[in-house]
Amino acid sequence: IQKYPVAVATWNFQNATKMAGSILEKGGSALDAVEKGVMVEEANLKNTTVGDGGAPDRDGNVTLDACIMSPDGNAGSVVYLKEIQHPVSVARKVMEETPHVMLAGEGALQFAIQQGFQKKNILTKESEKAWKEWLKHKEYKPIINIENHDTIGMLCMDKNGDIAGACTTSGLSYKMNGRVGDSPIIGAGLFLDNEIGGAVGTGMGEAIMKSVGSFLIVELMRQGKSPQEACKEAVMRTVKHNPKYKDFQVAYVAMNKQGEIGSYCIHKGFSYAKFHMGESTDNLSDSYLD
Ligand code: SD4
Repeated sequence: IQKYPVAVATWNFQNATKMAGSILEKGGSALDAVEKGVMVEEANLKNTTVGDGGAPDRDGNVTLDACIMSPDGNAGSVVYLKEIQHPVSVARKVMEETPHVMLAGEGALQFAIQQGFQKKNILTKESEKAWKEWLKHKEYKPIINIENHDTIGMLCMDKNGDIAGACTTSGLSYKMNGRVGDSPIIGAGLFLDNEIGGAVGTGMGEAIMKSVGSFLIVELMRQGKSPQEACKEAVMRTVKHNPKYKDFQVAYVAMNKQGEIGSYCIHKGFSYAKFHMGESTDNLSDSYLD
């Protein structure tokens, strides 16, 4: 069986996995494929939890988190980045053009501008209107499974069998000003080891960070677990240690070096997009709760 090239992403983001897949099929690198793939959702104004059009924090600021990892183990990340449409591309520049892994806030924005990125108002009229509606009650609770409208984490394996990953988000809607989630944290929202495989997470970032979920999954695969078993064990850590697990979602997708894919989540309803051998599919994840 030909296992690769293959692209997988959190949620039913098939436009993104198709974009990545088309790059991989032409012989492009996994790194280019994950970047260009997640950029589809960053530019999608209808997606209110990624990039342009993302929901703001409680004070009306849209602040973006993103990271990227390449097969050689290098990584780059941006947190609390404002006014930039494609944070993943800034993260890639951090990885390739600086001695650092993570840049935050004003410094990240300055760096982006130096690198030629254009400032842009990324708060759409629709997101602003929804925020103003929210301000009337200011009720803060996670909304489980906002299907098709969520953080995108992507893993790709190219024709050489090399794995890269990316993760990008505007974070939880109406979060506190300054809040950073799991998505730009290497090991939490994304991790990979090109000898073993990779993992990406979505859902309540605080729970993913507390269990260093994506790193955990890769290490479990290293010990011989399948991607599916590893994702399940990572979700069960959260279920075991967080008594409020029924109130939020945590979901993971993982891929091993053989191109096998697994996924697991707390609440039924999470699915992942996959592009493999010209075929694009939406796949419902196994879950702890129905
Ligand atoms: C965060 N994990 O900022 C992201 C949000 C997310 O589904 O994945 N929403 O916590």
